[in-house]
Formats: sequence, structure tokens, C-alpha cells
Amino acid sequence: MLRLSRRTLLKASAGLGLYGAGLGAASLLDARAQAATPIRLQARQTDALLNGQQLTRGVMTYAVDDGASDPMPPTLRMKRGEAFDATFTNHLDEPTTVHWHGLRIDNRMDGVPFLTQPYIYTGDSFDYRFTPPDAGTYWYHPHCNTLTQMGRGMTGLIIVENPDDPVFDAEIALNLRDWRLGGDGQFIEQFKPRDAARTGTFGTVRGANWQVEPRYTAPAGGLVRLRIVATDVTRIYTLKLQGALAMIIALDGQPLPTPTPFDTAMIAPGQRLDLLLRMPDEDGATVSLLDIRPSAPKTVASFAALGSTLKRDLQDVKALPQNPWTAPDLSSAEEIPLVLSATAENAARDSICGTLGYSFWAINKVPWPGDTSDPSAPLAELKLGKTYIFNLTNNTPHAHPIHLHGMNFQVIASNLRSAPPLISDTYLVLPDEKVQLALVADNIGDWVLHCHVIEHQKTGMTAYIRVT
Ligand SMILES: [Cu+2]
Repeated sequence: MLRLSRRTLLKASAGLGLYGAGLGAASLLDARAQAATPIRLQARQTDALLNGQQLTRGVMTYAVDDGASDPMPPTLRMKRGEAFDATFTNHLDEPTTVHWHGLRIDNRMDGVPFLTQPYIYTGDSFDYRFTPPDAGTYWYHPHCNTLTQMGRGMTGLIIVENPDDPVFDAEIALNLRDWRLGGDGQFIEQFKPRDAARTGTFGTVRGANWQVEPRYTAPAGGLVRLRIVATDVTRIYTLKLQGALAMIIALDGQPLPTPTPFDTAMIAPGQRLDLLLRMPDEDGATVSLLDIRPSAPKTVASFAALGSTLKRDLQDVKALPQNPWTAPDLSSAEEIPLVLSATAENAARDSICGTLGYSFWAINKVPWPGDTSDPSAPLAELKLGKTYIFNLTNNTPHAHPIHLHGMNFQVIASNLRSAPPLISDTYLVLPDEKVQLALVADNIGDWVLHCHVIEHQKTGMTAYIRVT
């Protein structure tokens, strides 16, 4: 399904000269807009109703002020090219950090303990200040004791606005993630070693926006921007809509040059899908968002048409404005091998940011469990401004969403599918796939790349590259 729909996408967008040289990331990264009014962001522990029946204790979350009533982490709104300023305070009983997934920002703000900043102890604060260069749909989460902290709730959405975006009749953002709860509604063990060595351990309660099959309303006959973010630690979704037509308008935050008819799409942990949904004309008619992977379709969320029809037309909507992007110079590119494999060597030592105690995975034969000190040497050292091609080879029988911090890459070629010329920060590499990802090293610093199945990340599938 995925291959077909991504191939369709490629056909639709091929040959348009898309993603041409933009402003260049550096110019926007260097731009420092007027100081924003700081928000106060905190990590805290709470109780929450996650399965619709019992209150779950020991939930970990974010809040923007002390009196927050909604337990779900707030969706943070930023503006492209304008400063964002958050004073973050840790009210958990353990250290944490904040990583801003997909935002190409200053390395010191990237939130990776040991590599970019010290972890933030209980009661301590850290000022996260940066200017997002790209509009789109992103998210934030910890990079310390990641499986526990994310598994217990710490995954929130980020919407970076562009004043030139088309106006929609409604916007709905969906934070897709599951929970590992027992029959009493309380957390059970976050992972099973035998599953960590395979696809990862799945949740027992499926969720969207911390609800089970939530239902929303939107104007009948209206155009809805649906921002979908897969923040689960394990689950790969294959999404399909029932009861309405839609167009894909952005993937992983990056606008498609031409909106493309939506059939199905696979989105893995870390990835985002922006749809333009045309609601039915009839008041009360319902649209369902389904996950059809692996077998029996499950309803993720539904949308009911409300009122008399607005009679909008899907074809009315133009492409979202492109983000700045420096096209890789493939003629001068240096190639870097990046081989994913299984291993049993070097089980992780204990760390203040948590280890799972196992080693199952490696990148270029080196297992590093992430969130720990001593990551050995960088996988590669890159020169600022130069183009590189990662030859990513998956020698495992499992799919891995490989996420790179701080920079975007462009998909160049794959041995399994027509390579959509997508720009992204997270690529789902399929079993036995070899794919080429090209990028211009345009952001100085040490940048982690890792599998976003967090059990894989935490049992060895983590490395970092250095840009100087
Ligand atoms: Cu993986």
C-alpha cells in the first residue's frame, strides 16, 4: 500500500523542479527575530484517564502553566522565522531534556544529553531559545530515559505557522500514540526484551490525543487541515480515510509542491502527515480515519460534518509555500555508509538517562544505546556546506524509522521503490532496503541519528555525525 501511494506521489511531483534552491537554511538560521515573550514550559507527573475507564497514575507530561487542566502536552505554536523562547523547568523525579523533532535549530538547543547539553535535574531549569526556519508540523519529546518518559506521555505537537499558508475552514491536529496499560489501567512493563529485538513492544491501549477513538466536528462541505503526528514509541501506522476525499499537502513537515490524492500512507514513529480533508455535505455525516496495518482496520479518530454545507472544492487549494532548502550538489557529494544490523555485543552500562540493559542493534557495527555518555567516535565528520550521501542499508528483517537531528535530507534512490524526492528528517527504511539520502551539511554541531522505535534506539541503533 505504501509503495503504491508513495509511487503515485512521485509521479505527481516528478519533473516539476521542486525543492529548488531556496533562501538557504543558514540565512534563516542566523536570523534572530525580536525576542519572543518566553513561555513557561514544565515537565510534571500527573494522573490521567487514558483508557476511558480508570485513572492511570504516574503519567509524565508537559504543561505551559501551573494550573493546566488538560493532562495532554500542549500543542506549541511557533512562527517560522520568529524567535521562540521557553523557560523549561523539570518537575519530574528524574532528569530530562527537551528535543524539538524536525526543527533545524542551533545545536545547543537540540536537547541531547552528553552531546549538546547536560541533562536537567529535578527542580532545575533550562532556557530553550531558537528560531524555527521551517513552517509545518513537528513535535517535541525528551531525550533522557526516553522509553519511560515518552512511553508515559511526554510527546507533544508543534505547529510552526507560515503567514502565507492557505486559510482552511478548520484545523485538527492528532497526536497518535498508544499506552502500555494493564487491565487495571496502570502502566505495565514498558518493553519485553524479545520484542525489543524484533519490531518493538506495542501498547495495549490505542490512542489519539489521549483519547480512545475521539470524535471531532468540522463544517459540512468544508476544507479541514488534518495534522497527523506519529509519536508512539513503536507503532507504524498505515492510515486510510473512509467517507471523504483528501489530498496530501505535506509529509514530515515539508509541503508537497503539488497536493496529491490521498489513498493510504504509512507513517512511522517520528513522521508526520498533513492532509487536506473535504468534509461531506450532509450534516451529521461521519468520516473515519482508520489504521489498516497490520490487518483488521481500527478506527483512530472520526470527524462529523456540522451545519449546512460550505460547498468547498478540494481543487481550490493550492500547494503550501515551500520551506527554504539548499539543494544537494550531487556531483561533488561524498558518500557515507550507514549499515543497520543486529548485534549482541556491548550491553549497555547503567546511565542516569536510563538503559534497557540489552544490546540488540548496531549502526556500522557499533551499538550505542543513546542517552548515555561515551558514544565513542562520531560516525562521520562532515564539512560545513558540503554535500554528502548516506548509503543507508538495512540488513535486518525489520523496518526502522531513521531520524536525523538538526538537518533535513532528500531521498535520492532506493532499491525497493521509486524514490520520492521527499525532504525529511525521518525515513522509514524497509527490510532489505538500500536507500540514498543526500544532504548539505548546513548546521554545525554533533547531531544524533537513530531509529525512532525507541527500544531500538535504546538498545544500540544510535550514532552521531559531527559537522564542523
Ligand atoms: Cu528500529
